Amino acid sequence: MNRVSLTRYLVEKQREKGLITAELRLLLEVCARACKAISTAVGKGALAGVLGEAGSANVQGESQKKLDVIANETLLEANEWGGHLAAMASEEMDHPYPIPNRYPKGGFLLLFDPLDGSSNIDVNVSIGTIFSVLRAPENGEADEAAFLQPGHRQLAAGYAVYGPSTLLVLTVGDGVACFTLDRETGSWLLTRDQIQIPAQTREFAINASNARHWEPPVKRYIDELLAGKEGARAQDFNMRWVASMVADVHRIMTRGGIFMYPRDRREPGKPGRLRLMYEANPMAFLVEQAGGAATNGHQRILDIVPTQLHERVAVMLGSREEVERVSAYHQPG
Ligand code: AFP
Repeated sequence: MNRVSLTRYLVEKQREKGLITAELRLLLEVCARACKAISTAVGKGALAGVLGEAGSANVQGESQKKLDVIANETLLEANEWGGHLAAMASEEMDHPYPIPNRYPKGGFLLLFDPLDGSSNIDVNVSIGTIFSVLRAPENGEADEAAFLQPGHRQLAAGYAVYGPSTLLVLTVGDGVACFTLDRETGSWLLTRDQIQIPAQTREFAINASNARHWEPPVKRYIDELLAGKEGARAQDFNMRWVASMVADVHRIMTRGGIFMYPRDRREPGKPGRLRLMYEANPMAFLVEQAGGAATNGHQRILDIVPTQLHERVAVMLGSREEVERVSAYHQPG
């Protein structure tokens, strides 16, 4: 069976529906090629000397793994020359990366978490890359302010999962498609299209070791799930926690579920652990395009107006009925 390639999928989105421009198609193909290169580096692991600490820290003050730095450099080098971007922003860089003057600038902004799940690298658990595309301001400005757009303005979003197989899950606003990397030919081949997340689920994902720090609505919601048949929900639930957001979200894309990283009292000044611009927003766009929902407990994640590039946010996303329930528990009264 001749599977549809990523290139054909994007050409058809451009030609049939005018959904994307040739420039955006080029950007997405370049990102996909960079993810292929990252997948190769991840796959070599210890054999390529890419495991372990880089000996540096990122803007979040977190120690960087060698692969964090490699993945970040791979995305920068792949995208800086193409003429489709005004600038890039990354979890691994304090400030936006302007396109060097030796290259033409384009109409898009690219944001990414180059390697999500770093704490899983050295223990060979699935990790991934998350990316988001925004339109650059008409005036060509590409400073931090240019990036501070609410998530509903995204033109495209996607993630790659470096797992038993390497997958690319992508939306350009017309549903969610999944491509599997054929390592023999180097092609991304369409293996699922118009993905739909089941509205109901019996599976939840949260780091339960933080339970004593949760706010009451989250505590109530999780306690009800743990009470199972004997409790208010009158049914049993299952729990999964990979600690790589891309892997947990992909499971939800595949069979439903709810993923939660709520704010907690460990750092009351922080609205959450995950980053809005290049983790929560792209995942929220994908989840909504697949019929799910994504909230910070109080509002739709895609409606949050960012105030800083690396701001954090509480995240509850996945099967719509569960996200709506936990949101309802956050409402006063
Ligand atoms: P790392 O990239 O530092 O491993 O963090 C991964 C992550 O941002 C997200 O992918 C996980 O869902 C979450 O953090 C795991 O956090 P905990 O380690 O606190 O469970």
